[in-house]
Parts: sequence; C-alpha cells; structure tokens
Amino acid sequence: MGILRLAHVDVRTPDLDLSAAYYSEVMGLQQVLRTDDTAYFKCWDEEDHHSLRMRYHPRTGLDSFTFRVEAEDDLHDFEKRVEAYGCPTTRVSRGEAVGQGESLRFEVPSGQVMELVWDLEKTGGLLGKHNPAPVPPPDLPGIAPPRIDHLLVNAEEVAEAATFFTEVLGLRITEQVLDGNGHQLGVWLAGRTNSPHDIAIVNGPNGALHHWAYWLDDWDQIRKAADTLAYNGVQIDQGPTRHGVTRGNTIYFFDPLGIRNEVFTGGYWVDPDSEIITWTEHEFGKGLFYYENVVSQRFLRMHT
Ligand code: M3P
Ligand code: FE
Repeated sequence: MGILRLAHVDVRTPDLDLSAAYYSEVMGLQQVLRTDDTAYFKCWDEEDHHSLRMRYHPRTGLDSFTFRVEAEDDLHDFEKRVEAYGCPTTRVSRGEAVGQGESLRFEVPSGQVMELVWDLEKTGGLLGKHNPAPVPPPDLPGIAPPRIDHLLVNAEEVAEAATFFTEVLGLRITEQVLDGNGHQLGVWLAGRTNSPHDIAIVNGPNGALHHWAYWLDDWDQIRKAADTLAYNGVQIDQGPTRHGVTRGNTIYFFDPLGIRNEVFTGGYWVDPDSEIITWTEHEFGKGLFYYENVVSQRFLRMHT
C-alpha cells in the first residue's frame, strides 16, 4: 500500500485560450484534449492521459492535485485512514473524470483538495515503446519538459499538514525548515520516488498553491528555458539559480494569469531510509536560493 507519485494538477483560469496558448507554445506541453471549458495537457515523456487540467473559471486557483497509489485496493485503505483522521472523503466514480477511473477526494488539513487514484488512462509517451529514440523530435515548441516533477502548497500549520502527509498518507520527509522554537516552517516530502520531493509544504495561507514544477534533464536546459521565457516576454520570478534544499537547479516564472511555474533539475537521490536534512530559519536564505542567500518576500508571499 502506498502513495506512488504526483499524477496531475488541476487548476482554474479566467482566460482558457491564453492559458492554453502559453502551456502549449511557451511551456511546450502537448494539448491532448480541449473542450469548451477545459484543456488537458501532458509532457512528451508521460504515459498517463494528462498531468495538467485547466478549466475556465472567473477566478484563478487550484482545483485539486492528484497522486497515484500503488494498488487498486489502496483507495479503500486510504479512505479508512483519512476518515479516521477526521477528514471527510468522497468517491468519484469511473466516468466522472476524463483520463481516469475511480478516485478518492478529500481536503487535506491545510485546505487543498487532494485526490488519490490508481486507475489512470495510459495513452503513452511521444517516443513509444518500440525502438524508441532517446530524445523527442527537435522541433517541439517551447521549453518542452519531459515530465511533471512536484508541487508546493502552503499551510498555516505546517506541522499539522506534515503529520497528515506522513502518518496518514505514508509519505517520507526528506528535508525540513525549523524556526527557533523547533516548529516546522516547511517540509519536503517524497512518495515512492527517489526524488527529494514529490510535494512540499511551506508556511502560508491554507488552500493556496505556491507553484508546480516540471523536470528538465540538466542545468543547460534550465538556461535554455530562461532564454525561451525571456524571449516570450514571460515574467521571471527567481533564478536561474540553485536551491540549497533539494540541491536542485531551478527557475521560477509566472504564467499569463500569475500562477507560478518552476522548472527543476538535479537534486540528489533519496533512499527510503535517508535521514531528514534540517535547515534553521536563520540559514534558510541559502536553503531557498543558495547563491543569492535571501528570503525573497515576493517569493514567499505570492501564491495562487
Ligand atoms: C522549492 C523546491 C519555498 C521553497 C520552495 C522550494 C516556497 O520549490 O523545489 O525545493 O519556500
Ligand atoms: Fe519547487
């Protein structure tokens, strides 16, 4: 039983055409389905139906984020565990959501809607499984990341959210930031991946989305992403730089409706029994952005 990995992020946009153009042409995702009010996107190396759903709504925001579980029966077990913790759950039946079967939804203690699913429609990656090329076609537009990597949500009570994610959902903390009294200000959590984070939770308003991130293969791709963003007049938030936390290389930027995106590479390999890395609030400037060593207020305060 367990939570495997991030499957998709579902967000709202007041300008679906503008958002769809940006995620197709600048981020370089594949638009797999477009209806009147919703667009579905995936990265070129992803096998599931989609990793991003954008639907029209007058207000920008996070609808939900979805993690895949290891086995079909896990939904039943997680339903009991989440309910026992005190969070009501609902079942979404097969046929109600595009690209997946039955799922379990609930509000996490920090107010975001989380969904667990096992049955994802596998539509395959761009390279296929028969004598695949190691790289995608060279003419893909935009940044064209191979896959989604992680998301970061805010929580007023980080420790409470962290307890839920570790004790109820079974994720592992890889890194944490503690204030002078030993209270958690941020936690980075891994599912069954060897990544330093599939989700992170940092102090901020309940219900908020700070960003989600796509994986890129190396630092040179981050540099190229910066060129693509600047060329397209996209507002860059931070970087290109390096995180102390996760050790990853990164650049943050805003989509046309002000949702923060990140592209990320590097980081270290986490073993299932790796010990937690702890940062003090005093040194968190380096943890956040190792070269700059500043805790940028725009970065911490702005969210969706
Ligand atoms: C990351 C990351 C904050 C830290 C963000 C860190 C918002 O996005 O990928 O490690 O404090
Ligand atoms: Fe991140």
